[in-house]
Amino acid sequence: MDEIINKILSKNVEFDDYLKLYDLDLHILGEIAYKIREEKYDRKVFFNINRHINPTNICKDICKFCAFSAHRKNPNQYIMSIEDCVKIAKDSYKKGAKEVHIVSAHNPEVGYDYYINIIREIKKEVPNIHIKAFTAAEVNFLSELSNKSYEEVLDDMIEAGVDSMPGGGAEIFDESIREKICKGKVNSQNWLKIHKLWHIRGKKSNATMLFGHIENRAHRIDHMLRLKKLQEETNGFNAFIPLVYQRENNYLKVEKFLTGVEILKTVAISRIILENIPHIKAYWPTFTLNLALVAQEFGADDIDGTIEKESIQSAAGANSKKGLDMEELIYQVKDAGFIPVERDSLYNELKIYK
Ligand code: V47
Repeated sequence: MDEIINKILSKNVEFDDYLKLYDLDLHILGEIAYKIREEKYDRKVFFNINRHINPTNICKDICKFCAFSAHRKNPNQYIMSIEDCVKIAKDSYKKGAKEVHIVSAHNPEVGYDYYINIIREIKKEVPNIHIKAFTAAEVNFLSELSNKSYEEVLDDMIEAGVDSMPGGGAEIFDESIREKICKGKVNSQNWLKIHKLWHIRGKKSNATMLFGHIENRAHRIDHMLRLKKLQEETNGFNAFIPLVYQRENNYLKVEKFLTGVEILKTVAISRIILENIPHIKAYWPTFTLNLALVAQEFGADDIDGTIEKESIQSAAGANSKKGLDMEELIYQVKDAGFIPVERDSLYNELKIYK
């Protein structure tokens, strides 16, 4: 065990050394990860006041893990009007939201301009709200739909008012797993390329990893190492977000689900491997708020935000449909012995709740 820890701290680390981290006792692993977290942020837990908007759930792709997109198991198709999206952003801003997080399905019917004009109109009507929008999977879809290059799509997004990109669509980079769970959508190389192009434009983004389905530990390590490498080049990622797979209403046949221990080990290992990504987010809709708070002792420093209305993970069984009341969130963070810190989307501290 000491050998593994010394090797990790020596930075002369190989793939198998990272994989062996999973063999460590949870508390020892947690202690190493917590030390890194403590040095960066002490007992602070970051959150923001945000609103998710999912303009349409009609999707040309069929990701087997997805319960949000309209298909046989979810026959309720919808397309929101641009006016409705603007109204939600306006109302949320009035109620204190600092960020709208806009993610859609890949809907060819509505056209390229629908996606871009949602951003443009929100920026026009609510100029001070931060717009975090469009996963790399959507950028890839929009590029195919419009015959524009990734560069052109990203420039259109910036021109319309996107401030940062969310981390969705990464799933698991390993090509053999990707083929089984989300064949046809953006491939791993292009996911990373799109984020690189975004970072080159001076913009920030996040990176997710969907785990707890048919992948194994080695696939998770590989995923993290590919992100670490890009971060060394661009330094454009703000946060890494391990998303725990939710099992209901989708087409993935998974027999065994993750234990809390495996989830916490994965969080701790991500904090150790991705020391060059500033934040590790324990996204409460997939962790539950309770485990997201425990994860703060294992390397995470963020729990995302109030969200107001969550649609993607709740469609797959997460208990997160209505978001989270801010008072409750602050109370829970304090009760867990941490200091809640309201942040903006780029992690500037707005208010410390001592
Ligand atoms: O990429 C889909 C995931 C993601 C399921 O950047 C599922 O701050 C669990 O990207 N179980 C979209 N997860 C959400 C996303 C995100 C969320 C929170 C914060 C940020 C950020 C980004 O949702 C998809 C996919 O991996 N997802 N289905 C499911 N059954």
